[in-house]
Amino acid sequence: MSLLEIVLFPDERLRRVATDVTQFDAHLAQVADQMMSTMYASRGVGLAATQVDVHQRFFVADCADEGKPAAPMVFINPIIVDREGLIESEEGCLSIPDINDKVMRSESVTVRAQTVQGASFELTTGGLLAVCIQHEIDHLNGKLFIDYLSPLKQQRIRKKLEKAQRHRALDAKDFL
Ligand code: K2U
Ligand code: ZN
Repeated sequence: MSLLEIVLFPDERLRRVATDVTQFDAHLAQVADQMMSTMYASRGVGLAATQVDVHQRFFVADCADEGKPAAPMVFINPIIVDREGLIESEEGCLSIPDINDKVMRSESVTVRAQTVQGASFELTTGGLLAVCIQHEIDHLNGKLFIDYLSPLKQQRIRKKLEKAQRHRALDAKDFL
């Protein structure tokens, strides 16, 4: 299974707003499958299509606890139709390596979405999956968890990652 390349901050492609999925075909199922493999390989619990430079409204998730059976899920054209409570949790992002910080989210969400076959479903959940769903839908709207942090923190993160990006470029140059 080929793994997909994850777009890294501050790449402008992470800021694009994704468009609705209309073709529920074999290609869609294949991309979702490749995203799932990429998510597992990156030790993530979610991955949005935007993060692999596919600007359509879907994401994959598996928030099953370590040691528990896998619970892979695909959410296509997801919409949060209800939300309850507030919770603060430590977030990370596969597109913003080595940055973690606290973010406030709704504690429980009801999400309406479609399966890769196009069947509609509705799910009400709390816990890590609720946080993940909100984090991934933000990705589809070009939003990143660091957007909720203070301007000062955002500036520090940008400087840190631009430095890392320069080092990646230098390493690549040495390699060639
Ligand atoms: O979308 C992504 O970049 C993957 C995110 C999804 C996520 C972020 C915060 C909270 C829940 C899900 C993560 O990088 S996956 C890594 C991770 C694993 C366990 C808990 C939090 C984050
Ligand atoms: Zn993310």
